[in-house]
Formats: sequence, structure tokens, C-alpha cells
Amino acid sequence: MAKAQYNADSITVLEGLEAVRKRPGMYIGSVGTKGLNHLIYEIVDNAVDEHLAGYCSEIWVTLEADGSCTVKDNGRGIPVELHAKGVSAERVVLATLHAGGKFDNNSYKTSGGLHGVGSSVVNALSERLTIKISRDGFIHYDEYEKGIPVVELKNGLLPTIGKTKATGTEINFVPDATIFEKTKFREDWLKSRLHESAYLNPRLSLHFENKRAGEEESVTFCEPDGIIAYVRSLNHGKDPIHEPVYFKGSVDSMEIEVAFQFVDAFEENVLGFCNNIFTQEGGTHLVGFKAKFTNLINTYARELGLLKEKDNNFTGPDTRNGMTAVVAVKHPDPIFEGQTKTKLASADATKAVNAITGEELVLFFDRNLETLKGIIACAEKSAKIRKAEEKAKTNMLSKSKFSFDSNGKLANCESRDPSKCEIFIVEGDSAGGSAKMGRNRQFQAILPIRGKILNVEKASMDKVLANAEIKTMINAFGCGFSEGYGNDFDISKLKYDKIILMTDADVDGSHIDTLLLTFLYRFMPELIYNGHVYIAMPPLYKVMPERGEEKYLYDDKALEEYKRSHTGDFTLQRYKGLGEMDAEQLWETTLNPENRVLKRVEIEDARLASEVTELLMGSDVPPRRKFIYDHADEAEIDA
Ligand code: TSJ
Repeated sequence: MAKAQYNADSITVLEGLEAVRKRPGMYIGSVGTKGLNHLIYEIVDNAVDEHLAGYCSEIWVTLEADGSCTVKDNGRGIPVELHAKGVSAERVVLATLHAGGKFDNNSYKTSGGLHGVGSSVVNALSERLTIKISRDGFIHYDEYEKGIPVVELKNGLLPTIGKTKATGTEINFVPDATIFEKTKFREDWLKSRLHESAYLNPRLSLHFENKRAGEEESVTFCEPDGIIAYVRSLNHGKDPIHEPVYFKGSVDSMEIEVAFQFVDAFEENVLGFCNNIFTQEGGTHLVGFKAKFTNLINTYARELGLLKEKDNNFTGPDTRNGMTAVVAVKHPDPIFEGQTKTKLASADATKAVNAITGEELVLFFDRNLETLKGIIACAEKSAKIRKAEEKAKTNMLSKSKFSFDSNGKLANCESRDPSKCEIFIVEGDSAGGSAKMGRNRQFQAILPIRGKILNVEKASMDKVLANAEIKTMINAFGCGFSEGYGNDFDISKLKYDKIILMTDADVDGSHIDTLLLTFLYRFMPELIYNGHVYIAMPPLYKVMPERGEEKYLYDDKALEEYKRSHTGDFTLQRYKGLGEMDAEQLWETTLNPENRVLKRVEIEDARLASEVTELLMGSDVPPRRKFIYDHADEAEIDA
């Protein structure tokens, strides 16, 4: 097909695309699976914006059998008429960096901003992208390769490929395999993201369909109860002490929505969103909510005589002990900062959320005294153990500084250069023993742990810190930890570049992984954010052919492949656990950076960890294998 004529504008466009393709990480964060999945979120966010503008009620997201992704909505359809630059407006949206919003009067845009990178970025990073726009009675068609249009315009307008009474936008794209390390979209992350959008947009239906061979599935996410349902689902399987509390309000052009519910557990789970974007690093909206909440609880506790004159106020974390909350704000012009630009910085959000929380919660608590008392009881429990914790922590830290005994089982490495060092957390003493013998002691440390570590979600902090395995890990990593009232975490003191979880490929092993991830996520989340945490993938099989080389196989796909391609007899050995391998085999298959397979843990894995525990513990078949096969293509061989 003939290419469009080049003029000054199209040269600017090409330069823009070139910039995106040269430094994709700058636009989408990474060229790994996370960045890859972001492509879909960006496109979906455009459709969600159409919903926010009031014109779209359904979004369909399909993972196609050919590896591409289709996103379709029933909105107005991207404008196709001639734009000022002499081409269809669609071209301007899809092929100009940071375009979009130009025709848009929707004031709470998600896409095209700091988080949404703009559909043109997706276009630039796609081998092929096709778009069908149903609008004005016709289906208008356009197509791009690596962001460059391959359809010839007539008088600047798109060709039509049919008539229709419907309206909407449909995009199909194939991510560029020369840009991305992997091109297989992560289905579980996508579904959880779509579900999140459903909770945040109660009048929107999001239909997910997976058409990839062997993975066929279709599910619709629709949550008419919105963030109330979100809080309920976050508390699924826990013991709530009251029904969710919900309130909303607006200040100036900001809209604020809050839902919360306390559970009987020592944990705090407050999620913030701004314009549908999850604010991972928190920010001003949460500051406003938390400050007013703490202030109200202390005021009520004194009024009710539950705090006496001599008593100190509850701390912020005390008043949020057991709280699960979603704070969602809509801001016409949000400012984001922080390492990952997921911290809301707009100062007016603090004031607005503070004000609405004050007004609405007073109304609620005055009418619901029992709930209020239940919440104050949670704060009392927290304050009580806080003192014990402070003591436990001081004891532990002072002891650990001088004594080595809680590091007794650690076989440290010789190098003191953290950038080269690795620590393996190994399940079981026998595998730990083999690992100690098989490792490269120059840079590999081995820390065997016995049985199941404490589930930190369920335990109070003093118990957590009294747990021997946890003490040993905190000591070994060297970077302290952050939790609740204190933050002693300092990543610059981390002694190992890679923290590698090495457990059996069975239900117990995966439970241990989950517990370890939960611990790391709660106490040292930066280790996960910064990509220091890995899961070792020991082989599942060894094949010993009558003729030819012995081989280790890491998943069932590899076994099938081997059976298909290998002629002649062979013996198949199935590894059930790490303990079945001797030191040499363990080195060869799981420790040696030349051969081993490591899966890097991304933050979504940790966020999903508790759901995964349920999945893994609730089934008869050893499902970790399935879980890992589902993600086997994720595994990276680090050579
Ligand atoms: F941008 C995109 F390609 F990523 C994309 C945009 C992908 C998908 C699946 C949907 C959309 C999209 C855009 N859906 N709906 C819209 N709406 C508009 O772009 C639109 C329509 C009409 C008007 C108007 O003022 O008449 C304005 C806008 C921004």
C-alpha cells in the first residue's frame, strides 16, 4: 500500500515515533511483561475515558488466538473528520505523541497523561495496529505498522469498509517482538486490572475473553456496588466487624468517594485512586483521609471516656488497625510524583478529602455508635501491643547488631560486593545442605528455612519479629524493614542484589513462596519494586536417552517438545522436590547462573499473593505446577 506523503507535520510525527521506539522504557516503564501489559491498559483507559465522558457503557477486551489484543467500546467512535493538519482526526490521535484530549471536554482523563502514555505510544510499539471506527453510519478503517500509517487517505479522510448504525471504536494490535522481551500478555494481571476498573466505574461493563489455544475463557466484570463491593472483596475470607461504610462528596471540581470496613486482624489496607489510577505510592488524598480519621477517632474516644485525660492519643496506625479502605478521587488536573509517578501530589486533594471525611463521618458515627465503638476497640488493641512491639523491636535490633546466633544457619558468601551477591532462601534443611555444598561460595549465600514461616498477614508485629526465620532474614538482608509506625528500611544497605526463593514445586512449596512474598511485600516492599526478588525454577524432569546427552526439562511444554523431537528410548526422571537432587545437580540446574531459570517477582505477583494462596491451598491437584506452567513463558533465563 502506498505510504502517506511526507510533509513537515509527518516528519514531526516520525521523530516522535522514533523517540518512543528508541526509548520505550521511558514511555511504558519497561519492555518486560509489565510494559507489555501496559499497552492494553492504555488502550482500555481511552475507552474508560469515553465512559467517564458519559458515552460508553461496554468495553470488550480480547486476547486473540494469534497473540494480538482487541479492545472495543460502544462509545461515540474517535472523530474521523478532517483535522486542522489536513488529515483525519483519528490519525492525529493514533500517530501524534501526546495528542488526545484536544477534542475532549471530559475533565477526568486517565489516558494520555503521565500514566496513560497515549495511544500513539501503543501504536509506535506495535508491529501492526488496525482500527475500525463506527460513526456517522459507516465503519471507517485505518492501519499502521510500527506507528506508520499504511492506508492511503482520500482528501485526508479514512476509507470506509461498510455501513453500520452502531457507534464505537475497535482496535487490534500486535506488540512489536523486536521491542518487547516477551509478547505474551499476562492474563491474570489483565483480568485483575479490568476488575479494578469495574469497581471504580460501577456503571461500566468490561468483558474479557481469552481465545488463546488451551486458555479459552470469557468473563464479564460489572460491579454496580462500586468501591463498596471492592472493599468487601478485599476483605473476602476475613472477619469484618461491621458493614462497609460509604460516603462521597465534592469540593470545587473534585469528586471524592470513600468506602471502608474494619476486620479483626492486625493489618491496614488503604488503597488510593485518582482518576481511576491506582496511587501505589499514596499521596495527598490519603493524607487528608487519614489525618481526619485519626483526629475523629481520638475526639470520639475522649468524648466517650475511652481515652482518659492522662492517656496519649492513638497514633494514626492505631486508628487504622484492621482497616480496609478505598479512597477514590477525581481531579481535573492532578499532579503525580514519586519514583513511579504514582503518588498524588495535588495539595488541594488533602483539604478536599479532609473536609468531606469530616462532614460525612461525623454524620455516620453519630448514628452508628456500635460501629464506632468497634473501631475504637481496634485502636485500643493496637495501642496496647504497640508498646510491646516497640520493646520487641529495640531488643531485637540491639541483639542482632552484636550477635550472630540468629544468623546461625546462614551460609554467607565471600564477596562483600552487594551488586554481585545472591541469597537463596531454601525450603528444608536437606535441600539447604545440598545447596550449601553445590553453590558458588564466592557470591552465593544460602539460608535454609524450616517449614512454614509465620503468616505475617495474620500475626501481630511482635510475634512477627519474634519469629526466628524472619529475624534471620531481616538480619541477613541487612537493610532493616518498614512497618506501621517506624521505618528503618534502607535499601542502600542491602547485602544481596538477588533474593531468590527456592522451594519445592508442590503445594507446600508454593505456600511457602506466598508467605515469604507476603512478608517481603509488607516489610520490605522496595525490594520487590526494585526487582531484587526472584523465584528459582528447579527442573521438573531429567531425561536420560540411550544415545545422546542427558537433559533437564523445566516444564511440561519442554517435555512434550522433547518427546516429539527425540527419537529412540529414554529414561524419564521426575523430580518431586529439591531434596531429590544432590549438590552437583542442584548447582547445575538451579544455582548456576548459566543454566538456571529465575522468575522475577513483580509487584502484581505480590498483590495477587493472597488470592494465589487460596487458589493453591484449596485444590486437590498440586496446582503450583499449573500456576507455573501458566506463567512458564514468564520465566527468564538469566545467563
Ligand atoms: F485512542 C485509542 F485508540 F486508544 C482508543 C480510543 C481506543 C479505544 C478502544 C477507544 C477509544 C475511544 C475514543 N473511544 N471513544 C473515544 N472517543 C473519542 O475519542 C471522542 C469521541 C467524540 C468526541 C466528540 O467531541 O464528539 C470526542 C472524543 C475524544
